[in-house]
Amino acid sequence: MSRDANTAFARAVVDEWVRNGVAHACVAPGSRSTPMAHALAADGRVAVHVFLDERSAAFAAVGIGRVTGRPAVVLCTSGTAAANFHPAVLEADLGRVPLIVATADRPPELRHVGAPQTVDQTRLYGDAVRWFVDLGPPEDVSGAGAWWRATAARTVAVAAAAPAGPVHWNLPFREPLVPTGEPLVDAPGRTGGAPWTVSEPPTRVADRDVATRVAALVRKHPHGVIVAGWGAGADPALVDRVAELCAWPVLADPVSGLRRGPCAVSTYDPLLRVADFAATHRPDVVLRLGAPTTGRVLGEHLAGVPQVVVDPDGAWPDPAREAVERVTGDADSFLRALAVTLQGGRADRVWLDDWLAAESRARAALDGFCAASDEPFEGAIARDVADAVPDGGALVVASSMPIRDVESFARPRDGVTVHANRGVNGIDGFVSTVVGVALGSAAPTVALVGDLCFLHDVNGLLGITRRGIDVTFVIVDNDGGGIFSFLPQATALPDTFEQLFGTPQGVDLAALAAVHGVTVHDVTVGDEVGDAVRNAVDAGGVHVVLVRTDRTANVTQHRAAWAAVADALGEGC
Ligand SMILES: Cc1ncc(C[n+]2csc(CCOP(=O)(O)OP(=O)(O)O)c2C)c(N)n1
Ligand SMILES: [Mg+2]
Repeated sequence: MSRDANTAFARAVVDEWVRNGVAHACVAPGSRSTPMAHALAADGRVAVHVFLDERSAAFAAVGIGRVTGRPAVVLCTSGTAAANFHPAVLEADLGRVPLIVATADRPPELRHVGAPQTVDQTRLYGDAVRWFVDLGPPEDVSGAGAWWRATAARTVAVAAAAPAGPVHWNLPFREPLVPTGEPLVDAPGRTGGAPWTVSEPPTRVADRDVATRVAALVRKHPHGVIVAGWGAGADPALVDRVAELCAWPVLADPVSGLRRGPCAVSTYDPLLRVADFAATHRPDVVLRLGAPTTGRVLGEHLAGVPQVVVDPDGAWPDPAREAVERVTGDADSFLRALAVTLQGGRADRVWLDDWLAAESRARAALDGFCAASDEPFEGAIARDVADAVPDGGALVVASSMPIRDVESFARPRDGVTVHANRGVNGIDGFVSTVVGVALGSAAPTVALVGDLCFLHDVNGLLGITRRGIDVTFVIVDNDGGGIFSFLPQATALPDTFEQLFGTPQGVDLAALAAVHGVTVHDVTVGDEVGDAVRNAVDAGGVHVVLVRTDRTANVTQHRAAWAAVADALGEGC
């Protein structure tokens, strides 16, 4: 008697994924993917989130993976559907987000013969995936169950292993795509609900010799700095300890999760724009945790300065080729070993105290400048939004000016996780990524985004109010790409600037959000943004806080804010 292989396969794979910690699936509708979609929904243990647009589904899965550290499954039908996953696959690769990409496909006999909705999906995403696998259509062959389950367990292990990233499982199915009612092919799992293969990621404890070498550098160079970018992966308390022992300031991009603690200098970006300050505060050595920071000012200031680069994922984040030592082990074990080695030495605090004094002055100057502005100022909005995220909440920051303004203006704080798609810095998929962060964290999520980035992924709003999430989008609407007004194109190409770079869309974002059932709060007074966010978060559900700014005035305001910092340093220095 024939047995139902499609249904058995799909059920076994879903069960195996659950055993390996998969808790979410983002599914786009289609027919060829029916066995998997039905098994995911019928299983009951996986939260299934349905998205019409595959690009949204994939970015939502990236958001879930970012916030949970576990891969979400993203599933689609064959053809262009699979191609729409590609931007998110690239972000998952370079942003090191675990992700299981499951693309349904026609069986081999229907490929290359003009069958409908069929493209070559083999290695569709090239080198961007950690593993590509295609087992062919499920069949009733001996050992099939172990084969399916071992593969499913492996997709999770490979996606989650450092550096985390996407795996692509191409899934050809023959018809019938719905359960046949026949008995299923046997595919039992391990007893006791255990995964088919328990795959522990390698623990990479930092080498003591490395800590000794770095400690020697620290002792030799009292003028050092700790720099932290995304992917730092370090325990903040250990960073505090090492910073105190070195007596070095911590210059941390908020996406590092390390902009906090007694040695934090959160105003390094405006400070280093002050020529006199920059000239007297060039360090001799840098201890960098994670990726380089977002803005170019700190990077340029550190040009040519030797760096110790700690990358817990063992990647090679050294675009300016300044790394003299690369620490690939677990960041905390390295910091612990470094602290032990440095213990007892007496560091001179003059350098650190000088940075901290500059931090207080710069912060006071920025606050004074923001308080005096009548018009909403994008820098102040970034500062206030970062402050307004409740403890335990998540802040998701879009590329373009929002991520730069958060870096330049956000105060140090604890209690919030900051996420951004900084693997490839795309302005695509943002709304969906935010949805994913909210689905994965089940905590209040606040997003800071520009108008173009929001519009780029407006499909992410489809069904958003029915997803049971608490999300507040703060949209800085300067009707176009404000970032370009800071670039040479703004002055060098005046005739085509608006057409090619400014690109105003003139869309009524309040009306657009309202179409999707989202509550909109128009804020016209700059210092009301923080309260608007707090109120929206308290109310729960999905909100848009809309603040309109002017791109040209924004450049002037930024320059005036930086000038205020320069003035504050000049006084009494
Ligand atoms: C997918 C993608 N397309 C294009 C770009 C180039 N780009 C970077 S910023 C930007 C404009 C963003 O404008 P907006 O979101 O309104 O933010 P603002 O600069 O005004 O703060 C564009 C088009 C990109 N990073 N990603
Ligand atoms: Mg804009």
